[in-house]
Amino acid sequence: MEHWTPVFVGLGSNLDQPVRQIQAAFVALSQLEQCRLLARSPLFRSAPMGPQDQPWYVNAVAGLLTRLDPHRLLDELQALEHSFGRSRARERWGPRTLDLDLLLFGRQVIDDARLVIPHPGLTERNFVVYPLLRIAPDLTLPDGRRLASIRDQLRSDGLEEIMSTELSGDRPT
Ligand code: ROI
Repeated sequence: MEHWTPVFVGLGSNLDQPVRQIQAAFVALSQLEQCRLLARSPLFRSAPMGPQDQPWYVNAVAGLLTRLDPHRLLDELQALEHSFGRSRARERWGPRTLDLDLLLFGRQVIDDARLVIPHPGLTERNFVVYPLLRIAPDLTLPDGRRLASIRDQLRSDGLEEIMSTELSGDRPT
């Protein structure tokens, strides 16, 4: 079947050179089976949500087309997280080498034991909404709300754009 679904994935890291982790994660996402990476947002530095005694995060969002179903894609994303050497058992709200959150899967609404889509934190997290808008400025959520109006209700405290992905690879001397 030739059906491709547009999906968005949130990336976050606050350990072991987070900028490099996010850049490597974009490469890994571009190599996923049955997926095409279409867009990479700029990278943002963001203050930790949750416990403050952890480093700042680097966050970004990727836009892909996929032929996988939502749970298969989730399997792939979780396998990638593990391959990025998330060493210690993951504490809730604790620091992490790489976090990949499936934010949106087409216009589907999913709520089961493994997966809630749209991602429940999406509309409250400036470090998701701002990067997502950079690659999908006209995005509307499955309930019809425009992401741009959600951004207007959100403070941008603790969030700064650090790098445009066009320039984030090798640069000539
Ligand atoms: N805080 C920020 N700023 N960025 C994240 O990606 C992030 N991820 C998390 C928690 C611990 C909730 N805090 C975060 O999982």
